[in-house]
Amino acid sequence: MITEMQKTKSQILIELEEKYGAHNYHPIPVVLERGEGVFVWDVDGKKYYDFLSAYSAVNQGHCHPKITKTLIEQSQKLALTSRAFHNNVLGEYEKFITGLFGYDKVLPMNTGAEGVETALKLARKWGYEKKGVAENNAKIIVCEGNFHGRTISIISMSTDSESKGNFGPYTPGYLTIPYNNSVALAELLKDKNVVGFLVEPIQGEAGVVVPDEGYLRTCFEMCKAANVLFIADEIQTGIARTGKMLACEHEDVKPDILILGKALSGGMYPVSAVLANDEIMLCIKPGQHGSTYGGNPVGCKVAITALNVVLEENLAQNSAELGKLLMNELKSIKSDLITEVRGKGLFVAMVIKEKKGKTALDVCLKMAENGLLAKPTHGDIIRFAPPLIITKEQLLDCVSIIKKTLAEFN
Ligand code: IF1
Repeated sequence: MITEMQKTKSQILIELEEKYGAHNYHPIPVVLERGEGVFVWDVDGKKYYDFLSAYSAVNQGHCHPKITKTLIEQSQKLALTSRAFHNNVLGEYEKFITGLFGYDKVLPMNTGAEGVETALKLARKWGYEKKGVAENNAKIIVCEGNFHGRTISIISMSTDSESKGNFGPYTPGYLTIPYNNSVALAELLKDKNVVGFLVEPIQGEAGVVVPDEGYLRTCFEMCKAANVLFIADEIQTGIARTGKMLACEHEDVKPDILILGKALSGGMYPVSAVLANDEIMLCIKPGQHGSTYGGNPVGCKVAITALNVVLEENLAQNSAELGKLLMNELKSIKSDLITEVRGKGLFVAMVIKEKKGKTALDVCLKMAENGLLAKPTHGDIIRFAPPLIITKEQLLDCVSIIKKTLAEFN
């Protein structure tokens, strides 16, 4: 946060970005230089609780010593071979991650958007080669309010004009239905050209929108009956964020195609993965898909360690327990600024009512001053997603910062 005394240091760095960087973001004016566990420090030495966790990429906490060690060791040994050759880490990683999530195969990529693109390509190929859809006719059903990344094919299925506007022409082949509406899904599943249903188990960017209980299960069963692939984007909800390793586990759903990213590497390195069984995954043959960095030894080793940290430190359980505590504490706050608190595990949103022109952004700026970083979305929603290694004591400390901040608006 920019304090009067040391305004210049932060200001100079912000101005550098402003002058030389593309203007595709509007960050909160905090310049961070160090992180450890649940904390980050800015260039002026001010300490904050991180309640965003890099959009859930840092579930294991900042600079986790085991993950950092793995990154250093593997990068000193072998960093990148491309997939033109084998490397001695890829197979070990593939065995580990498929065993952990219960799939025959994994296809390694780097960013979340690439993982989603891979899943879309895989679903289309399966549609043509297994389901028997006529060439170029495959359709994929998506939900209103979705966020799956920034590529042209992905924004083509977005319903957000900001993500999409003036980036056309768009990729065809998508059908859009309202989120949390299985009746609308049933209607579109009658179309024999539909090959997949792509869904976030909880919509992140939309503002932590939690669907009704049973929604995912119902959709999954309907997809099964219609011979349509259920594709879960667990890039943000996965890896223990919602209180289970995968958010789909809350409803005993095992997606046909599972997409992971973000916390798969604990925020250390871009690693994403698409998991599926042979019947689907083997539709893609050599030469038909890939990536220079996908499956590189550093990413693979980092991901093994990052997943092991989640298991060893019982982060899913901690997320479930402390998530309940956080929700209860937030719900008990008496402030006419709060209109709703919702979420699952340590994936929580607080909806803020505009009061005397003060918005969720003003609340976030005040919270930053008080030592807690969160980011507003859609103008009126504040997302709370601390690293999952947070302790009860730290969480209660954060609750008092949130309470204090809201009181300042009364
Ligand atoms: C940004 C939002 C969060 C995702 C899901 C795929 C991706 C994401 C469910 C793509 C990425 C990000 C990207 C980040 C902001 C952030 C975000 F507000 F934009 F929507 F988290 F809520 N599927 N989410 O949430 O993954 O290619 O970025 O690795 O700055 O755009 P990616």
